[in-house]
Amino acid sequence: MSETIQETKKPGLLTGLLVGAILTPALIALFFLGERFAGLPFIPLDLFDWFARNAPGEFLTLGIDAMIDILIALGFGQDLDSTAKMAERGMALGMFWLTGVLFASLFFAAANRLNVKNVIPGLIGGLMYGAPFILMSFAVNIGATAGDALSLVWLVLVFSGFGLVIGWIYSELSATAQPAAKEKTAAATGMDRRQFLVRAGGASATLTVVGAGLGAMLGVSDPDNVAAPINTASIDPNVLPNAGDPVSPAPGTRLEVTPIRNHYRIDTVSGTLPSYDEADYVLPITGLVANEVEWTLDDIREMPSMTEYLTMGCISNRVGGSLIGTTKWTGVSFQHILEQIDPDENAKALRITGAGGFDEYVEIEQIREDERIMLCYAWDDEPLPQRNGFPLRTHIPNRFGMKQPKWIESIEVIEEWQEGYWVRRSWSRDALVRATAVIDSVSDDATFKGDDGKFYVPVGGIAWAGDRGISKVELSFDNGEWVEAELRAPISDRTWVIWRYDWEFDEGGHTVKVRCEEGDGTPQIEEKNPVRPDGATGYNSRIESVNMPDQSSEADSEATAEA
Ligand SMILES: Nc1nc2c(c(=O)[nH]1)N[C@H]1C(S)=C(S)[C@@H](COP(=O)(O)O)O[C@H]1N2
Ligand SMILES: [Mo]
Repeated sequence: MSETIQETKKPGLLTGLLVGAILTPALIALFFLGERFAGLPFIPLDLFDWFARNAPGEFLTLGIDAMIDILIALGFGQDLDSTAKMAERGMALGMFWLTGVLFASLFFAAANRLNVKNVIPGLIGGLMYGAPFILMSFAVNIGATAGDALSLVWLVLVFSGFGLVIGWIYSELSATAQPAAKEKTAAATGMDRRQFLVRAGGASATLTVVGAGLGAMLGVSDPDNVAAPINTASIDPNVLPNAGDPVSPAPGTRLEVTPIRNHYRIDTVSGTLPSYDEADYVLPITGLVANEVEWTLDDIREMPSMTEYLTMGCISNRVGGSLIGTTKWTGVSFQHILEQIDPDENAKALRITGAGGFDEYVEIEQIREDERIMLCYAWDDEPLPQRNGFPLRTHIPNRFGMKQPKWIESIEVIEEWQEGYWVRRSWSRDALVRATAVIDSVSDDATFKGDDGKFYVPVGGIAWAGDRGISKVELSFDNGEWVEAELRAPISDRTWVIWRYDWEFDEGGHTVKVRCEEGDGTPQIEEKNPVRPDGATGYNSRIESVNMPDQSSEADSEATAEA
């Protein structure tokens, strides 16, 4: 009889939801600490990685795009590279948090029905909740540097501990429901519960803050968070092939060679960076070949090498975005590699596999036609930075970065070309780079009085169309007629071109728009297209206010936008 009263007072789905919402951040903080202290798996990112690999591509990209838009709107969007990473991390945490909320509410609902009285079901529930994540983490198996056995023990402990706590909270809350049989104290019971929840929330918040704080302190030693893992010096412009070109970049234009520490980074790796031992690393090339090989890094470095300045861009770079860079690449031509391995008659393609299960395919035919396709081991004369693919990565001229595996682990010669990692996720099959022109600077602090007594402001930026080259860059001010900019000779026929235009200006706010033509006169695509699936198109534009040089510089307003 009193049982029915208790029934109605026992916590259910909604209370579980609240408990899950409050406690899951502490669970995340624990994983974070484990990762930072001992290289244990960080489950939220494993979950995200697993989704990135197994869910239809659009699902995550849409989410990431939306997050990026939000971050930009909130003013965090200065650097799209890190914005994209932030968006990914935010999504990973959000996704995992939701699973915790779901687990706790389902557990409370079930416990309520089954009239659970002790904490054992919590333990079992926690293990059931954790099992899929443990499987995912092992399937993804990229972030963790700790051993498998240790990781397994840790994950089982943490998930069962989480379940225990949820189970314990459930039994505490349903216990507070029981003395409430003295009906008069129903309100007091409510208070008890509330107090209890507040206390649980406080404990969880403390754990979360302490965990995140400690983890962040340790994070300083995470190579991914260090601006300059290797080679912080930027290249001396005087040694570049185009040194002495009469067109000097407008002040504020990006460096012609991207300092490596500033180079963008995009990959599917969300936790600790893949790491390989310089001395132990071997590259196996197997499959349909006369000579299977296992090369050490020294073997590869002793082969005939080629060096070229190259611009690489990411297909998810927005017009004017930061996912593009120019670096000096050194490596071995894949033509040389073919000579060494001697592919069979029926061999058609190479499967190049990089860390994180990232695979891309290159047709042997294409290699035979293009000696520039490179197995690369150095950037700016130094071994590749860990974040940019140490020890080996590929370069294929005229293709976006998605075609060029980093952290190469193996190469297999196979009978048929296949769709690579991002192609299977509905990105462009060929990923040919699209012509782009970007305004880097309307140099308000470098305005000058010309010999003609008029006032000019230098405007500068880059244009790039892969190996198709750039023959013309034009600007339009305040939607006026197009005028032609000066082009600086590019460092190589595969790097971006730096352009400059000294504009005779009136004081005040102006809109500046840029467009380019490829080497053969093909105009840049004006129509705005999103990055997905073939890479962004559209003109870059910028609104900027320009003041006379002799005036003390007032606070000026700046804004960038895609045209
Ligand atoms: N193993 C691996 N290689 C990869 C990727 C990846 O996710 N995993 N991403 C590709 C993409 S989409 C780009 S744009 C380039 C980026 O190279 P970077 O990070 O050195 O700039 O790496 C490519 N190679
Ligand atoms: Mo990319």
